Amino acid sequence: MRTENAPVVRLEDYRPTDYLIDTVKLDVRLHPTATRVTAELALRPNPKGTPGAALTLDGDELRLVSARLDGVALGAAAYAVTPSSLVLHAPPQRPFTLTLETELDPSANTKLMGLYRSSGIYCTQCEAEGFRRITYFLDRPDVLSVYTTRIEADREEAPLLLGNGNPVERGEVPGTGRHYALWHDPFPKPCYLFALVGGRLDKVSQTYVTGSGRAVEIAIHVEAGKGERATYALDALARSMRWDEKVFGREYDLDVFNVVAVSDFNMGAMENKGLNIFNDKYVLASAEKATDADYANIEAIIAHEYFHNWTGNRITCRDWFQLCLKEGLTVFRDQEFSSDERSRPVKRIADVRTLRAQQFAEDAGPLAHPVRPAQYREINNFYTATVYEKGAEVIRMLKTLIGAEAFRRGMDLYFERCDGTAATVEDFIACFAEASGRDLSQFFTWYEQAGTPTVTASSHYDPAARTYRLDLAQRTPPTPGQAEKRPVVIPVALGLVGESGRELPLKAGNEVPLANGVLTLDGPALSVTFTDVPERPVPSLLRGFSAPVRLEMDLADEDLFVLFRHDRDPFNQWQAAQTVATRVILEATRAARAGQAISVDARLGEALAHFLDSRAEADHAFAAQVLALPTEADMAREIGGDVDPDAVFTGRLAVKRALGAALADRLAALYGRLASRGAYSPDAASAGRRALRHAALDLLAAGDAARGTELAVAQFAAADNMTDRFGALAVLAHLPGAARETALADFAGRFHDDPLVLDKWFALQATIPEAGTLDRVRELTRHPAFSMGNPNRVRSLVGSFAMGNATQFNRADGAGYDFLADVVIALDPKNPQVAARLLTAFRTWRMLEPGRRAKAEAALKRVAGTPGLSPDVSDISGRSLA
Ligand code: B3K
Ligand code: ZN
Repeated sequence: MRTENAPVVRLEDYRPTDYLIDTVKLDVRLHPTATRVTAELALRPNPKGTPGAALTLDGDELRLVSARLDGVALGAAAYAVTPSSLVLHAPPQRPFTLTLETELDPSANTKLMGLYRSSGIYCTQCEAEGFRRITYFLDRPDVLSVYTTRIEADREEAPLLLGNGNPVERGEVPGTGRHYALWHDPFPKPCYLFALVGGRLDKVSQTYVTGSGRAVEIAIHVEAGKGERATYALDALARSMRWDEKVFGREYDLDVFNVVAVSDFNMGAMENKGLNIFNDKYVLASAEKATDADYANIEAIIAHEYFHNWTGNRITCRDWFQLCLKEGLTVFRDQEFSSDERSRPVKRIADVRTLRAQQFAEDAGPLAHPVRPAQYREINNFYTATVYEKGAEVIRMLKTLIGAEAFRRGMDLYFERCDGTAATVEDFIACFAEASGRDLSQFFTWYEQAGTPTVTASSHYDPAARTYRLDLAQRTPPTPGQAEKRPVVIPVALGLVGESGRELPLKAGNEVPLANGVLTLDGPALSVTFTDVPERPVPSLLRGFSAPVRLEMDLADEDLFVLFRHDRDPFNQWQAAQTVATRVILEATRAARAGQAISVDARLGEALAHFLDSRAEADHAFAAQVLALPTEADMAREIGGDVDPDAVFTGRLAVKRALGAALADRLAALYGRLASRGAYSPDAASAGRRALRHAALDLLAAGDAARGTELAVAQFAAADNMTDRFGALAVLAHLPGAARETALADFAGRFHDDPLVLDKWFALQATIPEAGTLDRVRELTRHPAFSMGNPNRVRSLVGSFAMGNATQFNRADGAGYDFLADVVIALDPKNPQVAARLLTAFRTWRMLEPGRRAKAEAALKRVAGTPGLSPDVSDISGRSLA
């Protein structure tokens, strides 16, 4: 058992292992409560290690049955074993074989790490450190081995047996009712990519022919009777494979590719070599049961895990500090895939919304850490928005800075040079330095320095000289452990927009790093003077959100309206509207807090009216993003301290109501025009139409509750797909009354036997911004479909309450905090990973007004003071309070 005082692991302490494991032969005899694992490890001293060193293998809650060295039972004096390690005191200084037998209880494994059972299906999760729960091993990513796995099980219980690599052989175990399958994976891999599955599953499959003409059987395995719901994921998989060939020149490398969906899973999915295991939420989709957002998530996650085959598996990480090497890069790749498959600007807006909501929030609080952390206590707590989302932004900036062609050459070099290795971020960046001929040493700061830089901009136009001077400066606030910050390399994509809307020429009069419309700000400050500027320009900065920074610039509202109307960059059009809306909501929030009457600036409504009249039909998905106001969390981040969530809610709602009323006729007309026609299709254009129709209804309902209720009730009843049905229910959720309760009951009745759909129902109720919600949530924890043992249920109900309901989680009386603390304390012994993740809901607690801050601190302290905490929860509570 690991203890709560887990030691700090430091990047600077990295050293190679003293032994290597070249091959692993596993024999796994599956049994619900007594699974036997025999591991035959071919070891040898590592030429880079210390000669003669003891061999220390990792374990976690393991029970050793037997141990042999080169076939001979180990004498008691030769080794020491505990559930968490096996030490061989004096290993031979030549190649040798260690054969270890362990016994596991997969049914009792509630942590869902290692080998466990989910609805009767045997499956594994080994990243980051789960393999040590299967057998004693050098459980670290720089030990690469070739695996051969024999899986044996009762034929009735588990007719399907899957492993990594290619299938070699299968057969009966005569007279036992058992059978086996033998799998061989020719690609050396770290143990975190090991996987096996045994169970009774349905499958959908097809043959995929790679660019070079190799036939691959690609298959998705799901719970019996759900095959139909996996066809979208299968298609997304085939599209991902084709895209990676086309865009990155990467082909698949095994004869089979299997995906298995299970219902108990700690996160989204896992990229095990040739055998991806998924949370079924990210595989199963049908018109009746999945929303457009579900389809988009499935497409993105299927792609993400598939893309790991090259970025993560063929090239893996030297140590867990390098996690962003595979995660940031693979997120970047899946974002690019979705952009190509759908709308690039809309995908960018959605990704930036997520980045700001998750990563900026993390970066501004006690859990802030660099994209490549320098130390950790519990690695599972570093699968964060910073490592993933900011990690992807860093790659995107790299591409912007060196250009698409040099970027592709750098990627090619990386694949060529690092294939088959466990690499570092330095190895990766070196490829781009070489491919571009640029010095990227300062760029590396993005990996080492936490915190969101703020870029301030000011400008001056001289009409007589026709010059326009732009002054930029950067600073990064201190973060835990990093008081002083260095300037980072910030690519500022920009344009100058005339008041009439035309794009003005971009001629830099002084020597500044300006290329292809991108200015590089790499010092504390930079001034650029543009010449031959024919009229006063409005600057459009950070086009496409060219860097993960906060921009501070006091543009007049009128200038923002110019950008909203005319900017050729759709991201900055959207941003301009958001910035105006943020200002309007800030003012309303101030008034609400001061107890004053709220008056809403009418110009925002006028600009949106013009937008609806002239441009909404051109791109529905984009228009839906424009109509969606900044969230309460966005506003809290903007306020930055002494936040009163009730005032934010009241201010924002007042603005929404005013807009809904001002735009009522237009919204109603739009709502009517965009009604569904024909059968449901999840394609991006149809989804965009539904998104805009929903946004229209949502605003309309804010302005006129009676009309909103009527329309939503009708839409709910008539819907032939989940997007429309759930969209209507989501609008009703904000309209207290009998109609809402009737619809909620109807929904639960219709989908009572489908946990994934009920998750939507749990989540929606948890986000109702009303005083009764906490009681409702407590009541729902006793609902027969709810279970603390299932991560999806917990995230839907408790996670949505804590992370998606600003007013009720942050109740002034602290009851929301106490509830979360209770759940975390109760869940921790069973599933520490999920418990720790829930606890990150406190990550912005210091931004609250003093009363709530004190209550949040008390709840956090209660968690931190609980005896016997897991390393996971102890790490998060400790850092949150530091
Ligand atoms: N690599 C996994 C995440 C593993 C999380 C371990 N706590 C999924 C992914 O990012 O693709
Ligand atoms: Zn990943």
